[in-house]
Amino acid sequence: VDLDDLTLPEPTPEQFRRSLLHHLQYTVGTDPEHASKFDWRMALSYTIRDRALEPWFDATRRTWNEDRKRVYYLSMEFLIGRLLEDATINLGLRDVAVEVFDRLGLDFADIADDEPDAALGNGGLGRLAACYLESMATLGCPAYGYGIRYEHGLFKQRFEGGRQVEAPEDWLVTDNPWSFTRPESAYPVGFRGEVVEQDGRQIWTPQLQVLAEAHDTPVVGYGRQWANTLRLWAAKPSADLFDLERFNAGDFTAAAEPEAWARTLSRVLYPNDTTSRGKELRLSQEYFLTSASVQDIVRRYLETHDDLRRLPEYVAIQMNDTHPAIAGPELIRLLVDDHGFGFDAAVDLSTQVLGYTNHTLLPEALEHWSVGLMRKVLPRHLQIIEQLDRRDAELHGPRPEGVGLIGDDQVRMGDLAFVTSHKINGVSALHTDLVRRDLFPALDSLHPDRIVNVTNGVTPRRWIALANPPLAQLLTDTLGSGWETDLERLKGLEDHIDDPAFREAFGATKRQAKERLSGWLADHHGIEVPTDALYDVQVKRLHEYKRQLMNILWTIAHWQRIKRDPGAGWVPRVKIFGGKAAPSYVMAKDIIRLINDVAAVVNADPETRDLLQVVYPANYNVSMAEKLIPAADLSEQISTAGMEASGTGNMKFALNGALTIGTLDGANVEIREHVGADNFFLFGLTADEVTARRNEPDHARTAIEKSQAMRDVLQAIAEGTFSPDEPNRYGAILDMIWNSDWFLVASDFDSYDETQQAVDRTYLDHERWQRMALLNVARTGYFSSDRSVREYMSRIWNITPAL
Ligand code: 26V
Repeated sequence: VDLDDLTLPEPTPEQFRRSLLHHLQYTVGTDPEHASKFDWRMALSYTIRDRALEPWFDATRRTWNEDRKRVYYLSMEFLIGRLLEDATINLGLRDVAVEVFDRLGLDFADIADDEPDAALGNGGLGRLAACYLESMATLGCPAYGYGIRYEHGLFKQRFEGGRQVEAPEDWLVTDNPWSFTRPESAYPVGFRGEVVEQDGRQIWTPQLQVLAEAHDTPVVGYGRQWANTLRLWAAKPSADLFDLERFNAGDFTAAAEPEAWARTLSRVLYPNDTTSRGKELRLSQEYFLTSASVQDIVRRYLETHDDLRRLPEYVAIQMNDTHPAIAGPELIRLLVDDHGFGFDAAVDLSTQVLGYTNHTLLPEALEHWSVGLMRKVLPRHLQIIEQLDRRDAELHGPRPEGVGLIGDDQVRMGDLAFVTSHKINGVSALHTDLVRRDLFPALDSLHPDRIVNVTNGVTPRRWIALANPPLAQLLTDTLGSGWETDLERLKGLEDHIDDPAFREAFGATKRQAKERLSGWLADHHGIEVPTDALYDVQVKRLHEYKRQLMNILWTIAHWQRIKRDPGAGWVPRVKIFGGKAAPSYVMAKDIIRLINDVAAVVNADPETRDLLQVVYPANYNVSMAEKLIPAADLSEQISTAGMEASGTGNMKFALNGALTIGTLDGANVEIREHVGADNFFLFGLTADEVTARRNEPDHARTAIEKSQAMRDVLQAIAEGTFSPDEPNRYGAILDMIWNSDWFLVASDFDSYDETQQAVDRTYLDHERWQRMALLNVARTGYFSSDRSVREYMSRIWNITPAL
């Protein structure tokens, strides 16, 4: 077949239109007179997808022909959001598409807005995986993302009486036009059963077996030079799972049980919840992803190579946190049990191939599985882990207390990931230091070159070009095109900072974003907000360490002050919150309810209405972020120092010209270094001071007693100002803050308060604020995920890009 015959030329508007109408008729099965928004979106998606196939095939062929090393990014989460507009931009088709829809009397943006988010992730870790996939495609780094095709992504959030209520998410109920099912690429994955020794070899006979079926989505890089594959596994019962004997005996329900169990594996994404700890299904999901992916990787390698000893020259596997950390034992198992390797050789080989990224130090998020559960679900892997542990003990002599892969009857997945990886990385400079010092001190001194830092980054295609078209246009007008793939060019904006007309144009981009947001809030949430106020935004998962509580307490203090002196020249503010709480996280849910209760009271207060509003649109997700972030003046990055590994929202806000109010935590530290201390609102204790403060008895009570503002706020809550029908509603929060306050809300409150007042003063000096905001955009090009991915390529993967 001459494939060149099939190649699509760069479309003129007329060709694009024909293609669109062709798909509307022949793929969607309708005509322009009857087409719904959904129909148009499908026709458009197929039209765009057609154009993705050429770079996709080209890249795949080139990688094969040139026998290139490939990266495999294993992640339980890919929080991609919508694909249509992103693909359209990366293929260079946005202008054509907008024009064609215009001429049809339709609005491209309105149609793109119909797409459901692919919410296959909880938050930072999953969104980072999505940014890295996009950057790898843009840079021409041959790569596969491997994940699970969850039938239900992260739950949907709504509020009832201010309380979070969860509902299942259903993105696959309507067709997914982006993915290609590959029934021929299906792998068996076994669970449970027994291991027996035969002629000195271990034979594992699983009791259950499911099939992992591949669903591939092309990931097109910017400039359509390259595309990679996101391969998501769906769990299917394997033919012998259906119990025919029971069926024939008339026990239909029992006969279908194993089949139902199989499908459960890719049914639903776990929210990052304490209740998921120790759950057999979660461990099984992790093994399902890992085993299918490792089998696929080895199969692909063996198609063109015969010597597995050279695997590290062609394969780099990156583990996104410890969730796929069973990859080490799995690869060792395949090498030893199926390919006749000795144990030590298999371990060496696996270690050269694997890398592990740590994303958190929070004790409750560090995975460990009980030895009993591991033995039940993955008996052969437990043997290998025990053997690894013995080998390590022999190699390195007696180990200090608490060191080792197994302890307290638990398999420690972080230690396992460490010893089976050649590189371990943290996600910001501060976090990497803490990973060395607090998480793996013993392993770090045994392997001093293993821990490296790769500071996170975000893709400027989605987070500027897609989310903020007016700013993108200004960047192109000022710097020429090219900033999209060379974000350090933003530095060039500094040359224009003394030009009042340019500052005015920059200010206009922010105003447009605020107008767009306020229109959306009015249309979709029935909330009216002024566009000339300071937009102060905190959007992220709810967690005590992120301190949404401190933010809402300060909001109360601010409201009380305005009421005491309404004429004091206040800066009008809109306080915007967004984010979900894990369903079983009671304190986080209490905080959500408090925010909503405060919003109800404050927004109804005629004395303060024009000066302060609190809004909390439900169901924060990637597409809501795309609307909120460009409109923000102030970015709240206020975690207790030492607890936020990096943050990536912080980067998106700065790149969109918001100023940060933040602690010295995660990547805030590096953002402040880049933008300059004068252009960042710093407050709060440092990580070391946090550790010291926690050891001071009664630190919370002491801090509260020193702070009049804090006492007034707590008293108002205690009196039921925000819950008049139930004054004691926030008893648990009050008790926590007076008596334990692990996250040091009280200790940091006054510092936060003073800094918020400095924010107000600065905002009143319009020119000064504009200059600071501009410098934030100009100096944060470093936080492009292209830079991060290049660092992974050179420091960890040892791979050179194909472009
Ligand atoms: C833990 C668990 C536990 C069991 C069930 C499901 C689940 C899902 C996720 C997690 C850990 C999440 C860790 C995480 O998201 N870390 C964030 O990673 C970002 C990217 O590196 C970073 O910017 C954030 O600071 C960090 O909190």
